[in-house]
Amino acid sequence: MDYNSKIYISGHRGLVGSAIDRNLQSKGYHNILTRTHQELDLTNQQEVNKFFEEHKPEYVFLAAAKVGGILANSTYSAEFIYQNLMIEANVIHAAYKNGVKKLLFLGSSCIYPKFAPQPLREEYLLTGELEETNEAYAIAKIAGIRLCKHYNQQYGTNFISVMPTNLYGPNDNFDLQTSHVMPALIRKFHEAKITNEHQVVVWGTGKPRREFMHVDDMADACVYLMENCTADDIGEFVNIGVGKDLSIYELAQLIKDIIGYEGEIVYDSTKPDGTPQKLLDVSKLHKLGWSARLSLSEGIQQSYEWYLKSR
Ligand code: GFB
Repeated sequence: MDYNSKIYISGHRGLVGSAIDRNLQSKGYHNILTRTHQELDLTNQQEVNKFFEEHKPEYVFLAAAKVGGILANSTYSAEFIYQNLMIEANVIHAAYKNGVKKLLFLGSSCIYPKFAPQPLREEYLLTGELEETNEAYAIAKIAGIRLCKHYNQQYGTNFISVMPTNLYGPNDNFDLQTSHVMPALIRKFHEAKITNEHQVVVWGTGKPRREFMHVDDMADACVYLMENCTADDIGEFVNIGVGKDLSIYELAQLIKDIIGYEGEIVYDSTKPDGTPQKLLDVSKLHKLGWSARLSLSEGIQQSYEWYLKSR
């Protein structure tokens, strides 16, 4: 990839796509191609083919996806599986047909079996049952990984797949019904602080453990891999994470302290916990030459500031 390369970022308004866009621009890449959902429906094969034939991107970041937190995943499971399968199949096939030099596909750490040993190593893929709250999304993401693998195998393409841990940061979704835990808790604690609420409700038991990475680190890892590593270097896919997790209980305490909320935290165990633990083994990523930089408390502070400005 050089600074003049034509680079298509799908999903450039989302959490990950917008961070990749910022990262590329800050490094001097200036031939970046983007389309909003209104301009290009990625679930429509004809539109995707036409776009690739007309614009011939050389590099593709496939960050577009239907995403959401635990409740959105289980409520809209048909939309999650259908839209993600269509987006991946259309973009990956069009990239192959139009001679894209390299494509990066974004998966998710929810592809791993619910009770896989921790930390999650890449080879644990498809070794057990998936977590039911996000099975539809996970199946679609596994299909995307295997699409890349088989296109590389049969057609000699250079399509790489990455599995990020739970991400957060600017352009996150702060809607309390459909968001992930991090933006939900930032919003809940902030609103409780300014309205002097006595309690904040946190879903589930607080016991599940999650690993969180700031999306600017994630974007930096993606750009690093696009610049420096081939599909042969990476193998089927590589985990992207920080290698440390904490319980939702500990996360809630941390966010509460950063925001300066003084009330009580209560747990709503009628809401699902999801997978008991999701901690990625990041030794492969480290061997490829990249490690995360931002600490969790710095990242939460930045995210909180972004939320305050964007309201
Ligand atoms: O972030 P989250 O929705 O997704 O939830 P997953 C993580 C944990 O936080 C669960 C708890 O145990 C939730 O019950 N939690 C506590 C909350 N309070 C809240 C709250 O107010 N909102 C939310 N959303 N959770 C998703 C998958 O799983 O992770 C996706 O469903 C994707 O497919 C994503 O892979 C990264 O980590 O459980």
